[in-house]
Amino acid sequence: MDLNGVTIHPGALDHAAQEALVADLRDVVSAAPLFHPETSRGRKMSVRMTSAGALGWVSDRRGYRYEPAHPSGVAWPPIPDRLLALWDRLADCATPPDTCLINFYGEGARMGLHQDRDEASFDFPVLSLSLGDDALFRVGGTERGGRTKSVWLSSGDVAVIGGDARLAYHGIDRTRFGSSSLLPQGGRINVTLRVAGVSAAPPS
Ligand code: MD3
Ligand code: FE
Repeated sequence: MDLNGVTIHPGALDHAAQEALVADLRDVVSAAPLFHPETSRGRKMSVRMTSAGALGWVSDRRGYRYEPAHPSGVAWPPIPDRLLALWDRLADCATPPDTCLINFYGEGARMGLHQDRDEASFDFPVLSLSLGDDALFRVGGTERGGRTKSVWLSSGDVAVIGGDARLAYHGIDRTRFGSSSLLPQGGRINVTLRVAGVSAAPPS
């Protein structure tokens, strides 16, 4: 299924695989707790985040960037093997991801339309996995203000973003809090795997 160049694999993970990944992510979050990133204007984002891998995404008044440590100073935990296997299965990319961003959407959390451009190269794909509550995902083109398309993502769906879509504007308009029972307290987790620190793709 293709949405403005984003390939969506509905139901890529069965319930058992989703449960196993949630357990892996609980370990990551115990080592590197979720935090509310701050925008450059000093506003707190409604989504809470943390990362795994050699690099992790941070945001504060100094701007958006990848760093080798959590804001607490601890190194980010390693990317869980099950996620590296998912990249090998679906990303169609020989370079392994060096960062795994974990977004947690509690009740009312959303993410405005934005581009992902903090990585050293845009030649690598991004793989996104949805877990828990349904979310209304919107994707447009590479210019702000262009036409957009929307689709509901549910638990176990994977999206792979590459090629021209890599710099597309995208966001999460809303979630249906409590629509899934995967997380006992409700909420949605989105995991993105990326190659953030490598400055060019190897010749293909
Ligand atoms: C389209 N996350 O972490 S994932 C993000 O569901 C982010 O939490 C959203 O946007 C979420 O940056 C959407 C799907 C996604 C991820 C990266 C993209 C779509 C994308 C990059 C370019 C175009
Ligand atoms: Fe994004």
